[in-house]
Amino acid sequence: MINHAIRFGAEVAAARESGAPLVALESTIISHGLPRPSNLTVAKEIEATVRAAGAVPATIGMIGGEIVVGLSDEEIHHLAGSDDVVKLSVRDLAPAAAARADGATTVAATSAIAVAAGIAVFATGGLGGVHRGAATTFDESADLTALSRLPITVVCAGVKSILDVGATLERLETLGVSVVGYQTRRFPGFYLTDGGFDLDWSVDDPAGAAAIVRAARAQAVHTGALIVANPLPAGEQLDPGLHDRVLADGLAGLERDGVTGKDVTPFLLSHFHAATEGRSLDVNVRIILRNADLAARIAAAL
Ligand code: PSU
Ligand code: MN
Repeated sequence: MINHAIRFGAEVAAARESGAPLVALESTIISHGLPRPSNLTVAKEIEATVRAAGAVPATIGMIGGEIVVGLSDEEIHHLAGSDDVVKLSVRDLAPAAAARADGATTVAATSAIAVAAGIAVFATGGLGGVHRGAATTFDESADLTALSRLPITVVCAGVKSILDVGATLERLETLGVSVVGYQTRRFPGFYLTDGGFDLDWSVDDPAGAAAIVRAARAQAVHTGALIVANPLPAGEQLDPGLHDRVLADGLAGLERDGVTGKDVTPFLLSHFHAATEGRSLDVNVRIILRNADLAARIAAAL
């Protein structure tokens, strides 16, 4: 497959040649999800975690209008530190390319690019989903509709607890996205181990997840994504009482400051990091690293 609009980093290009397992990684968590300067350290740690677990990391983003699969250290450094990095969903990719923009890709855009690049497994923190109040704002992440049509396995800790988790699960059902818990039948709530809802399916190990991917390929019936929902151990979650208080303040802040659209998620995440004095940041990082490790082991099992 030759796609001249996608440039591959050297390590990723070599992995494609040799057939080594690859794990796609998004860049929006680096540019918009985590505060500087720790975002850069974390980006490196995510890649190191994937390597340690036996796969090759492919961090995806846009540099000067070009889609890059396997950003170099310098490119990640740039996306982590520049104020001119645009948050790119799928619909933004072509306009941003024509404008020669530097951009960070969301779950939706990263998944779409990963599939175009032949990468089967993707690790992130938490998916976007249905926002609270979506009945009137219609604010639902394009992550959901993207995953409805993309054959990719996404390892995440459920959806961010800042969202309407129940409504998001309903939409995932409607959109035909497979959801399995990793060693659990409860849907995780990102900062929280338990997001409050049951799941129909679970797997015990990476081989179990790989078996689902192989079955989907063999059947060639279902064309959407598989979400592997990997909860934090209860001892590592954010204190639920603290979580609920900070969330209530954050939601009030949205209203007060008139924050809407694509700024909502970054606003709430940075509110959490400030209001918990970094505790939510530590939890967020743990989530991403655990998901990177699991995604690499699933990719290797495939
Ligand atoms: N999960 C995190 N941090 C993030 C995001 C997810 O832990 O920053 C990002 C992802 O890139 C996701 C995006 O795709 O937020 C969703 O944004 P929106 O709600 O505007 O679609
Ligand atoms: Mn939105």
